[in-house]
Amino acid sequence: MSSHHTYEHKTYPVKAEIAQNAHINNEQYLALYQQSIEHPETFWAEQAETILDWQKPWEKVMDYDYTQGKISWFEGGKLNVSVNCLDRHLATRGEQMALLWEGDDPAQDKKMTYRELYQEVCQFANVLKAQGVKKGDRVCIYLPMIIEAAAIILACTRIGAVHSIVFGGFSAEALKDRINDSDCKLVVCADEGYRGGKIIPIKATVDKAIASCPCVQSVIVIKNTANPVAWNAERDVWYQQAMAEAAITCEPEWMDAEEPLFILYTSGSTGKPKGLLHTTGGYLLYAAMTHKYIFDYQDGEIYWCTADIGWITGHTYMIYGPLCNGATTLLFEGVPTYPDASRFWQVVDKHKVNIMYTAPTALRALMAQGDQYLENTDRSSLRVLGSVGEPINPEAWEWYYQQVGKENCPIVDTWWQTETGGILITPLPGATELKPSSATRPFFGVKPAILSNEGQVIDDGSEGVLVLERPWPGQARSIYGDHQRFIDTYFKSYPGYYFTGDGARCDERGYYWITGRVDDVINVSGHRMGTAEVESALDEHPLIAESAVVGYPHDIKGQGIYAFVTLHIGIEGNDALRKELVDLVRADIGPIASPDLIQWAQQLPKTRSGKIMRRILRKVAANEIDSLGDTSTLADPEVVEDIIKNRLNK
Ligand code: 6R9
Repeated sequence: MSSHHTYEHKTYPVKAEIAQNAHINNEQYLALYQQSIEHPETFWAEQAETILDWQKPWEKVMDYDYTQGKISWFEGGKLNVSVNCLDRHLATRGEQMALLWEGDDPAQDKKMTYRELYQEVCQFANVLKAQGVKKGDRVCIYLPMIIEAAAIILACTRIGAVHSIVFGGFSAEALKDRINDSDCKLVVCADEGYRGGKIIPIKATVDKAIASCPCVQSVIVIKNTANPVAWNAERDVWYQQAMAEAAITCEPEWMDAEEPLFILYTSGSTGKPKGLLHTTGGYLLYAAMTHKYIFDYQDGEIYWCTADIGWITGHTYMIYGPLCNGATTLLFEGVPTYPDASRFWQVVDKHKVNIMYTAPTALRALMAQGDQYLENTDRSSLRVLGSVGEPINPEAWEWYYQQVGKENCPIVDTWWQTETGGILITPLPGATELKPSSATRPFFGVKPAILSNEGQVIDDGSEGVLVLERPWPGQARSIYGDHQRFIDTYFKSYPGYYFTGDGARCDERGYYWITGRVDDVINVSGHRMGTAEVESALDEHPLIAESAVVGYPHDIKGQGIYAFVTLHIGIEGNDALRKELVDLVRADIGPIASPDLIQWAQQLPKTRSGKIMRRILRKVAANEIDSLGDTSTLADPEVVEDIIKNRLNK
């Protein structure tokens, strides 16, 4: 990111043949964007009619009041998500592949047509019903990346159950909190999963979690590795057995556009993770429309999003968007570097992938292994490349463009969040001249602004906070069980706007450059994490008096986790204690939250009013000790000297 400026003025114009064949060229983008901003209701009504099948038309296109955190789209309209993703495709593409699945083990793969997926969904919907799941009930999904995941998700939507998917890398403790927060009645899991050649326990983690989840009545377990697992006959049900007994048709539950579709937990700057609530009509419309235009998806193409179903990208761009558009979507169980760093490119060649969507952290990890891993693959099927999850540094962007795509594939650097439901700022392959590291321009209907801390609009190109002026259909509607927190987090600091938590600037041609979070959220390998969550895990250790966690620049992960820890008087820090702390964090949150560096600090730098000065700790962690900024409010300047002297990142 240091070489930011050397690439700043590099541009990659849209190639004529790409513009000609794409859904949207630049003139079309400009005209449609203008229309979407000037006449939003007409624009979105037209899109909703074209893209989705409705059982009953809506009464009102849009209504909102940001002061109350109230947002609604297509209220009164009725539809079913699984009908839009499956039933309506059967006549025209029933025998087309809906899913391709590539195992962790390169010898394993599976396929499923739209008709097969439809049947599996109906059957599993009947299994859920037989377990007493009704419209509006919450179902927790805790799964590795197996092909059944898609059917399970869509089966929830068939009967109007609200799914809450928890990333399979979260610990039992984290899983327990999420299940209890949304009061899930049922959990769907597997016996175990595979990842990078290793076996990952799943059912055992669920057993541990739900020992403290009185709300859970049953657990449906997919036999995956088929290794023996502990069994509670009163509560546990084998998926395969239940499916064999289930009827193969299931009438869809017609849902109001504003009824809940799913809950997904994400980290904020304070407190426990928030369960963002997404609803049915607007979310699905936004997922499908953005998928079609941003990846320029054309009928018959093979589309691959490498995300896990446990993250929003896996929801919107692996399942809902592609299936609603009748696409063939590839699910990958493995990791980029197993068996070796050629794996991604071998998968591309094997399945003739046309569109690939991945994260900068994966690209940096592969880039670091060397270009020889690209050489024995051809990748000529690739047409469009996407990036998501964190800012993509120019070096990784150039490598993706030059080496992976051989200069033939436009890169869409897509900025969005769990809260936004879908992509908000992004290039379009046939329309947007690219600048490495810029997410470029807003999608249709999206009106960003840059504000100063005081809330003044910044229009001179300098950096400020990124906000959005009005709702779009994919926006989250609430935090499950805590609407006040929704209002306080997103709509209080800059009245009249949705506050993203990101910093950004907008250049003279209207291109946005996202600069990273402005709050205490860090982004580690594209995983979003609250520093407060890591601190509260560390603080559980009896020898710890206090801790402060910050992010610092990390070559592969984007940000690493740096913990400053103060021990109780008389206690000496050592490597054994470091390991205990790492284990504690892994048990409380999961391996993704393990601190990279733990520094013992006599004291933490504080203001006279006792607030930890994180700004200073961030500078120390980044080894930017020449630019500590104003230290005049420090209660005790010697504390900082001690911290600088013992810093671990030099
Ligand atoms: C989709 C997703 C959201 C945060 C977001 C921002 C960062 C995501 C980005 C990006 C720069 C991009 N982020 N995409 N930063 N350029 N193209 O990642 O959702 O897990 O909720 O994270 O990720 O900081 O605020 P989520």
